[in-house]
Parts: sequence; structure tokens; C-alpha cells
Amino acid sequence: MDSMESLILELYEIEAVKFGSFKLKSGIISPIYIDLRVIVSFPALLRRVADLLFSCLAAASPPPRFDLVCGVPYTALPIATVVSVEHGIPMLMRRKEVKTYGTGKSIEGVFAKGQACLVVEDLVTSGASVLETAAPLRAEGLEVADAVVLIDREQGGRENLANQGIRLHSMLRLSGIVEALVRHGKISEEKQREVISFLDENRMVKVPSPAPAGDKAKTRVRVSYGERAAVVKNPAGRRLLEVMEAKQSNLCLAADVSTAKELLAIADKVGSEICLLKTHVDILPDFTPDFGSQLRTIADRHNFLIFEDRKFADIGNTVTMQYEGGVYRILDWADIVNAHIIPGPGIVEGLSQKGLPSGRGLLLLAEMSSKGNLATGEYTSAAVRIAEEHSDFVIGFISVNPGSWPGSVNPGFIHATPGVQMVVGGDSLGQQYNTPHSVISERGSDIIIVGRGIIKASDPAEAAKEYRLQGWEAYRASLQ
Ligand code: S5P
Repeated sequence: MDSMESLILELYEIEAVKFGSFKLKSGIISPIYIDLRVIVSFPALLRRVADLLFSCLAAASPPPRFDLVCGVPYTALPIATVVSVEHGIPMLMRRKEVKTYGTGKSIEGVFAKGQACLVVEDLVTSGASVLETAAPLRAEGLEVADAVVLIDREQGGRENLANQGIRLHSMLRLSGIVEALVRHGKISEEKQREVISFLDENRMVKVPSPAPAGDKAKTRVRVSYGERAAVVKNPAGRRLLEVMEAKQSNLCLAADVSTAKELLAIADKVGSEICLLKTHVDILPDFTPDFGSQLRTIADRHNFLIFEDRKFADIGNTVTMQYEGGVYRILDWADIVNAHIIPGPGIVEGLSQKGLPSGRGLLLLAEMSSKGNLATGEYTSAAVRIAEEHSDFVIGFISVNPGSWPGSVNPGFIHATPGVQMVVGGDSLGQQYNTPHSVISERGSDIIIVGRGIIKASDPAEAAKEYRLQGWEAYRASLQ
């Protein structure tokens, strides 16, 4: 009997593999259940698992290159420890509860930026827990290109991880385990068919999102912008989160000034304080074709992204033309645009056709700040669904109170909230204002969009600084 088969039998004997009817973390009912926590009670088996994991890595072509190992807490920690000890490879540990203040670290252990770290996991279904560990490692500047797992449930984890640049090496696949157990008379062929048909029906389990809903938003531990950057596929979304982390700014300036000349001047003046600059180019009487490149130069100088608040709202075919054509040629210079979802998903598909190849990103208007607006309830949920179906291009939402949304929303999505001033209030045309603290800390948003609070201030640069500090402080407070 080969070593893998005897390992499978042993896992079955110690009831690490069980058959019956089990509700998984993802909510689906499975006829097979795997619980590898029990292997800590069998040291010889634990050592064998670690050895076999290592040899399965050596057999990969090309074999992965790594300087460090990091187990996904908690079940894989002892496995990673044995790999580390047996093969003399230093280990890192990821904290489950991240403290980003004081001396608290998300990763424990000694490492240098640019080193490669192998993630070790016991069981992969969707790949979510591997990604949760890879993200803070990547946020620390480590390379995570490979993960090794004892058992692959063959339910989309390999594909989900590949999408995030991680190659999954698995020692055993669920179908192989079942086959071996049938061969050794441990389970019936009927049971095998049941498991295989379950697998066929659940081939692509989505990465579940840990985001909370309702009241829980107030007590949740926020995941840092830097960590989230590591799990975002869209380059504009990823860059935005990285810029936020690097500049310690979650401030977007709504540059609603009267001329292009003024806009370029204020962009330069407040550029160091902001992560994003929002434009409405159709209000600028002196717009010229080189406006985009002039603004880009300023954006590059101060390291912020450009968001044209175009609020596309037409059918897919029309918006493709509006996006790249006309006098504004938005596609050429805006990293991010936004769209209403009123026409349905075709608008996102149309914009994506043009924007995605250029590395652009899209925000969907899921809520609005103005009094009596209709973007509520089911409409907001529909925006989330459309975003999830197009998460390669959609980077997040214009939202007002995302912490109150029902269900969970992918943590990679960025929430940007307009209607922000230092005091709660409104204007005479329905705009409603909340404070930076309320928007970021209580309502669970990520970015404050501030227009008149800065533009109309006697010293816009000073005002921008104050909004940045308040927005950042509210973010830091919600991390703890
Ligand atoms: O619901 C919304 C969506 C947007 S993008 N409410 C908004 O106010 N906005 C924009 O945010 C609006 O077009 C304006 O550019 C900015 C708010 O500006 P302020 O002067 O009221 O801060």
C-alpha cells in the first residue's frame, strides 16, 4: 500500500474523515466531513503529514521557492510547526485578531520584505482562509505565491487562489480519499457516488466574505486598508487602498470648482492630503483636451488617484461611447468612474469592456446622500449583487451607511461616502451631511468625499489637512 493510501486509512480510523450529513461553514450540507484538529493527538501521524506535505511540494513542477512558512490558524499551526522544525525553515505566525496600534503586529516572527512565504493549510474549500492569511503577509511586503494543503475539497479553492496569484499544492483530493476508502472496503460505492455528486453540484464555492451586517458593524474589527489591498484584483482598487495606507489618508476631494484652472490649482494645493480627487469635468467651461494629462501629472506628483464622477446611467452600448469618446475622453485620464445600476448589469459590462484593459475601476452608486433618494433597500442589494458578479472591474460603492447593509459584502470592495462636513446638516437642495467620524467609524465606510467643506473653506489646504486627520483618526479608532 502506498504512503498516501495508508495515510487516508489512518485519517479514517481516527475519525478525521467522517460520513453523514454535515453543515459546512459556507452553509451547504455535505455528506462528508473532515476535521483535522484531532491529529495533534497522534504525533507520529502529524510528523508523517508534515513529511508528505513537504514531499508533495518537492514533486511540483516547478517546485515552489520559499524562505518562510506560515500556517493558517489554528488547525494548520502544528502542521506548519513540524514542517518548520523538520526542515529547518523559519516560521511566521499570523495573529487572528489584528491590532494595528502600539506595538501590536499582525505577523509574528522575523522576516525581510521580498522574502517568499509558503502558506500551510489543512483543508481548502473556497480558499478563503488561505487568502485571509496571505493578505497580511503580502501587506508586510512578503511574496505569497504558493500554498500547500493536506486536503483539497475540490470546490473552487484552487481556482479562487489562482485568481489571486497563489498556486495550490494539495496532498490529497477529496475524490481520491473516497476512492481509496471504497477500495479498502471502508465505505460503499453508493456513498462514493453521493460524495461525488455532491462535489459536482458544489464545484465553485465562492470565497465567503466576513463583513458584518447591521449592529455588528459597530463592534467589528476593521481589516486594514493595506491588508485589503492584497486581496483586490482590480489594479485601480488595489492602488487606491495602497495609496490610502501609504499616505494615511481616506480623504477624497470633490473638486467642484468653477474652472479647470482652479481645479488644477486646488489639486496641487491639497494633493498631499488626499488619496483620491473627484471631478465633474462637465462643469468646467475652460476644459481643454490636455486637461486630463495636466491633472495626471499633478496626481502622479502627489500620489493620488483620479475619479471622474460621471454617474453613467445608460445602456451598455451607449456608455462605452460616452466613456472613451466626446471631448472629455474620460477613459484616457480617470482611474475610476462611477455608474448607476438602473439599466441593469449591461452598464457594468459595457464600461468594463473599455475600462478593464486599461486597468481602470468602477464604483457603483448603491446609496445616495440626498434627501428622498430612491437608492435604498432592494436597490442597494441589487448593486451589491452586480458588483459581486463583476468584481474584476467593480472596486466598490458610493454608499452612505454600508455598516447597516444586510448580509455580508466582499471586504475587497471600497466604500466611498459623500455628504461629509465637520458638522451634521444639509444644504437647501437636499444634500445631507455627516461627520468624518460618523461616516468612517459608525457607518463603516472607507473614504470620505468632501466638497464644499474644503472648497469653500477660507484655507482649503488647512481644511483638507483637518479632514484627513479626522478621517484617519476615525479609521484608526475602528481598527481597535
Ligand atoms: O449620493 C451622492 C453621490 C455623490 S458622488 N451624493 C453626492 O453628494 N455626491 C457627490 O459628492 C456630489 O456630486 C458632489 O460632487 C460631492 C459632495 O459635495 P459637497 O460639496 O456636498 O461635499
